[in-house]
Amino acid sequence: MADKPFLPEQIADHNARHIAALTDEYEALGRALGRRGIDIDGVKAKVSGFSLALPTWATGRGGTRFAKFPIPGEPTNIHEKLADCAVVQQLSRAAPRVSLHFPWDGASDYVALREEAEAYGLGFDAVNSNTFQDQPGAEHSYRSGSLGAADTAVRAQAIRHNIDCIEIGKTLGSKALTVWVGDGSNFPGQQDFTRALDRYIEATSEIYSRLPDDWQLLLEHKMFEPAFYSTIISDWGSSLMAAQELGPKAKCLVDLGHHAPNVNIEQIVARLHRVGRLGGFHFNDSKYGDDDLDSGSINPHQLFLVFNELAEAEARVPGPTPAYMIDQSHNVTDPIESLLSSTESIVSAFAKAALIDRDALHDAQDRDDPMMAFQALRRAYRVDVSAIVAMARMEAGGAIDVLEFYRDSGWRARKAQERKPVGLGAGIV
Ligand code: AOS
Ligand code: ZN
Ligand code: ZN
Repeated sequence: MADKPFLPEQIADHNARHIAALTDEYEALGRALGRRGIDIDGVKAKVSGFSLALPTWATGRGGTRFAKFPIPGEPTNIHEKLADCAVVQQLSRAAPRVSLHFPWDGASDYVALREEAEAYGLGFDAVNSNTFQDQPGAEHSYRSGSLGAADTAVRAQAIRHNIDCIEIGKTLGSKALTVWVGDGSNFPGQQDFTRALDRYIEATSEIYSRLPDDWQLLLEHKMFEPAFYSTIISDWGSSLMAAQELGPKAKCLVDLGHHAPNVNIEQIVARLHRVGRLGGFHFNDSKYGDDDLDSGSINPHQLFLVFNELAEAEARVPGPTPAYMIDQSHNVTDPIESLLSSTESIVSAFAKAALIDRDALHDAQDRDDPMMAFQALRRAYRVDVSAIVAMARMEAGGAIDVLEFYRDSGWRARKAQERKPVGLGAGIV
């Protein structure tokens, strides 16, 4: 049975060194917010209720099309990946679920894997299928597509793989299957847009029919890459079209890096929520394309605006929270540090959105006062919510300064002694 990465006393010792400063900052912020009629403890309670899922594939060093530069001590199998996710969860207390990707995360005994995760305090989020790569021993190649391929045998193999993922997910306690396919074309004329989409929807409906009643099918769109002329589920319109044809358990998943530059993603969020089809998120950040950079590192304001729409939608039509997941590729950092820092960015954006005076915002909107409407958002965005996030984390048993604790712990150096080295090689994840 796996032990949690750190002893509670280690975290308590760390927190004892920081609690006086944190309390001082929390109380000062509480007074400032109180003057605006905001109860800081109420905001902290909302923050405590927020959680997201970690992707196993982000626990190892990612790479680019050109190279991957591994670090000593990175995980080489699902057990080691779970251990690293447990580090992020134990310190941040905001990432209690893990999203597995198959066949990358294959294990011999999924009942045992579930128990292993439970011992770490982790559960399982959506399972992800992989029909964008050929696997050793596979009968058919996905070189010309998978669920939308013209070849019936290829489609059948892709369907089978997705059904296998559902079966594994049932054992793990997952409640969703995320499907992202790279299917598309590189040349005008290479593929008939309509027939390709028809094939994709028909194949996906077979997967849908195997979904347990309390599951969701999350369809992830992406504008381009690996196909560079057309992609079968390229945008939220195609994704919504497919979800609506499949049925109520099919929802759209928004990966923040999967849109044309400057697209108004927060508006897409509002639109999808309006029709009850906003199923999940892949959080990351981007400058040029699907860069999979750390959340909040490039455009933290966009992240805030996304959470503003979610808070607005939730206030209007309360419903199930979308599946929040990180999807990042850590090419130049220790992945655990990136996951800790990104979790903090995402929770902070959520906390800032919780500070928005919605009555003031709606009032300004209704009076057609753009400046005051903008200021309603700006007043919340300007607040440094670090003390709220750290206090919520500490009260849940996490560390006040997650990065300081992690660095002092020597986790990676220890794992470098214990784990076998990973190979070189290309590695977009
Ligand atoms: C690909 O660009 C997508 O973001 C998917 O979510 C993908 O499955 C994931 O990034 C793992 O490679
Ligand atoms: Zn993604
Ligand atoms: Zn992506």
